[in-house]
Order: sequence, then C-alpha cells, then structure tokens
Amino acid sequence: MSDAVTNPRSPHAEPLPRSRRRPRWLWLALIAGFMVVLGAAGWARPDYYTIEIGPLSLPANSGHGHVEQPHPIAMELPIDGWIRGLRYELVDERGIVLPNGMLHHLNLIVPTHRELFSQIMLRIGAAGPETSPYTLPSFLGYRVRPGDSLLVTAMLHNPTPTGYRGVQLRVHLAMSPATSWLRPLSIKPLYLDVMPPAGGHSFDLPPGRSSKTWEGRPAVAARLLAVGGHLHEYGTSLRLEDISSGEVIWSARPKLDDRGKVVGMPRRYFLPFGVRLYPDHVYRLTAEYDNPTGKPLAHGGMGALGGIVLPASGSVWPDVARNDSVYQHDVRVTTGPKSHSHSAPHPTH
Ligand SMILES: [Cu+2]
Repeated sequence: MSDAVTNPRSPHAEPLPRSRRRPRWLWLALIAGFMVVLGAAGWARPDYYTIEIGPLSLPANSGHGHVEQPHPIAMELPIDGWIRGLRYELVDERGIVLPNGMLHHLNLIVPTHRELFSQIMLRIGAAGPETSPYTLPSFLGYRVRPGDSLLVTAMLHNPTPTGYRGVQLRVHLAMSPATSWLRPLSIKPLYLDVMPPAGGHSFDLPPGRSSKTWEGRPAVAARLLAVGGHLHEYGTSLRLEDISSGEVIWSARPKLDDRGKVVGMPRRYFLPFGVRLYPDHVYRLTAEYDNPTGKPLAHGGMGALGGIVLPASGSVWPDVARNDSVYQHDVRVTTGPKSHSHSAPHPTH
C-alpha cells in the first residue's frame, strides 16, 4: 500500500487550471473537518427508509437451493435525499430478530444508471451475513429523487436446526433529507469483480495457490474515496492496482476467526482527497486464494470490491446503454429465473 497514491498532487494531476482545482479540494477538506466536529456532537444522524421483503418460509437446515427465494423487487423510491448507509435485520412472524447468518446476500441496484467500470447496472448497496451496518460520513451521499427506480434482490438460506415462517427481511437505508442545509457531496458507489461484470461471480477454486484478475478502465475521471471487499473461504488477499502507473491502490487481507475462517474484509477510507482514477489508465483487481483441501472447489472462489467514488467536477456519467449486450446480460441474470442460483451477482461486504 503506497501513500503516494493518496497524494492529491500526484504527477498524474489533471491539467485543470489551479483556480478551478484548489478551491474545490480546500473546500472539501474544510467541510470534512467541520463535519467530523459536528458528527462527534451527534449532529446529522440519518433517518431510515425501510424496505420489507417477505413473508418467507425458511425450513430448518435448508440451503439456498431449498428455500423459496424472494423474487427481485422493482420499486420506485418515494424519497428525496441522499442515501448514506445500509443495515438490515431478519425477523420472524412474532417480530423476533433472527440470526443474520440466514441472509445469503442482498443487493440494491439502480437499473437506470451504469457502473463506472462497465455497462452493468449500478450497484448501490450490498450485504451478506458478515456485513456490519455502515453509514457514510454525513458529507457524502448518493442522491435519490422520488420516482427513481431501485431493484432489490436477496437470497436466504437457513443453516440452523430451527425452521421459521413469516420471515421478513427489513432493509434500512440511512438517509439525509434533501432539505438538509448542508448538501452532501454526490458520490457514486463502485463495484468491481474479478469475474466479468455481467454473469456469475463465483468461480471454481483449484487446489493450492491461485489468483483471478479482471482489468478495466473507468468511463470518467473520479476520485476513489472508500473501498471494501468480499472474498470466500481460503481467500488470502484482494488487491486493486493502477497498472498504467504501477501503483497498488489498495491491498487487503481478509479478517479471520480463531479457526482461520474468512469473516470479513477491512474497509478503508481515502479521505479527504481520495485516489484519482483516470479514464486512460487500466486498473486491475486481483483475488488470491490458497485452497488447502487438495481438491477443486466448485464455485468456491469470489473476489469483489465495493467502494465509493466522487466523479470529477464537470464530468458526465454515461447513460446506460440498453442495447449493450453486457447490460442486457446483467439484467437477465439479475432479474431472470436464474437469478436465484449461487452464480447470481453476489455481495461486496
Ligand atoms: Cu461470495
């Protein structure tokens, strides 16, 4: 991990006039400092907008292939403001909170916008059983307006010996209202995967050490403000590199429990300035594994990065290309009948 990549005055600075560049970042740094003080004082706590999925039946000891999965929900958001975070809970018919381990994964997708690095639909939130609730600092948010489309997909299973009925998955979006006197910076979430953007994101894991990579370019210049990741069991590292400049932007090892099981990935903020992403640079995401079982593991591997970016000022985020084959393939696998298989898009957490 190099400090140089977080330096806003890297040799790759865009040829913007100083008068345009400086005040924006000076302003951001000032706001950041100001908001830390306000945040510490308990100001700007988010409201929550809740989406309920269910009721669902979760028989005891049932894998995701043996549970009737919720259909993808396409909705129009009635809210005007900024989404700043995500948490969820599962409750049974009596309202008793159930173990998070029954969520296999949850994805929030905006079908009318695309990702920075590919033509697939924009992923704005994801969670799995290990995901702890998160809320962005109050000066960052994803802007939503009434009528915006949102697609919610989820998969559940029940590894416990107790069956449950009438289960509701409650997804709480942390929000700042549009009326807030201080406008958050309008960020875009980022999703990268070591598998091709559209289609199944798990891959077969060979025995021993192996790695999987994907490379791509961002559609517009942006600053990467935060990253997190997702690896499966036997994952040893996840790394994002700018291979045009040779810099490692982020490299992380999974958090392990006492028995060496992957229980999560560290998150990192690059505040206040972020790491510059250039449309003419190529970026590579690498997931490394060390499978000690001596056997190939079908669908055993995954490597995904979730983050947030601040698009460069004046940049125009490209529209979705509904005729693009990658976009269409993404829509098919995300919302079609096969969206309930494990090869469906899967969370970053
Ligand atoms: Cu996974």
